[in-house]
Amino acid sequence: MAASKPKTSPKVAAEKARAAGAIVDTLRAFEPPAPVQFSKDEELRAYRDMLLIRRFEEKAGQLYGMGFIGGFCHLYIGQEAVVIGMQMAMKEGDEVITGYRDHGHMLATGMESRGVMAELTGRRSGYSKGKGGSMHMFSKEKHFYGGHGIVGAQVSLGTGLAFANRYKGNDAVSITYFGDGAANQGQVYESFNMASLWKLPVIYVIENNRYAMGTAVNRASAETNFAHRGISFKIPGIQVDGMDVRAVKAAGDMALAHCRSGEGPIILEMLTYRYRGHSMSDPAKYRTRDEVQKMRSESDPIEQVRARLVNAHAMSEDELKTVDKEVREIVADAAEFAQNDPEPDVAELWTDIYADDIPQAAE
Ligand SMILES: Cc1ncc(C[n+]2csc(CCOP(=O)(O)OP(=O)(O)O)c2C)c(N)n1
Ligand SMILES: [Mg+2]
Repeated sequence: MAASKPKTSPKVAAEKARAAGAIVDTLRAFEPPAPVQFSKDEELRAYRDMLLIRRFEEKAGQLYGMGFIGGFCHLYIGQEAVVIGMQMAMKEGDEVITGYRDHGHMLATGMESRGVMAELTGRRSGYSKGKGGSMHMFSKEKHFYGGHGIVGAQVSLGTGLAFANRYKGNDAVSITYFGDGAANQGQVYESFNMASLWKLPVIYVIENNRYAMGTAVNRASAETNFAHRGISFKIPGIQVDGMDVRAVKAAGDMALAHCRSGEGPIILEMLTYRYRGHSMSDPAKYRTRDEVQKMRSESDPIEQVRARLVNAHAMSEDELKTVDKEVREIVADAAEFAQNDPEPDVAELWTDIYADDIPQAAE
């Protein structure tokens, strides 16, 4: 007897199964929250903090061009609303870990401009005593765990931070940032599995800036909706307008509440854009000037807040100029400091190699 022909194609069957599946329902329950309205104080804080990152990065770019900064340097210009919106939602004790595009994350946690800039110029007052540079800075005090040059490596480390918090029984959350390119790394999914299985308090913030070095997202990723990357692991995810600091704050509030209530991990895909090249040595020939210009003129995160301050909060140009001036002074002071601070002593070559103080796990 001839085998009967299947009535539906595998593709249609898969689609039907997916439509009926509980996981899809789980995802549906995570509709992005509406952007919160900010008070004047919140708008001002967002404006100042994002502007500090923008001006700091512009200065870092200049110092690089002048030869004061060596090695790698990846600027965060364009993506400021992501870290500032998240920081506005976080509370003391929450932890941050990210990749190499990390200066904005450091400043957002409250690390000092002088210490970050001096590390970029390889000087002794830098956060790693001038021995780490752009990609390798840390601050235990500000709960900032780096700064990692291996794409995706911070995802397993950030999951480990969440495991430690769970183990210690505190309510801190690990905010683990990575890019669209990093989202294709194998260790990301090993981490997702463990985080979901053990309900670890971690927010995976995927900063989708549309490119991984010179490769556009749709050329490198089979699934370009990164909020759905946790489906196989029952991790909910939402897409967020990462150019609107209020949308980021609202998503951050919701994700932090989710983690603190013991529900386990969550993914926030931030739709964002980097204005500069991948690093200082990238002429960015893989995209048009018009594309960059359109983002800058229509979606700039800082301009959005500035417009609201003027139109909704009646802030005058003079008042805004005072904030701009204050930020410029902080950055100028940091740059001056970072050019004049001495280089580390040669003896520092032999320090900070082994840990002196190794925490022991409880019996
Ligand atoms: C394991 C590993 N593979 C490759 C590289 C080289 N590399 C550095 S950055 C990068 C692109 C990552 O892009 P994405 O995750 O989107 O972050 P973005 O630079 O856009 O912030 C690559 C492939 C690396 N550093 N580590
Ligand atoms: Mg990217």
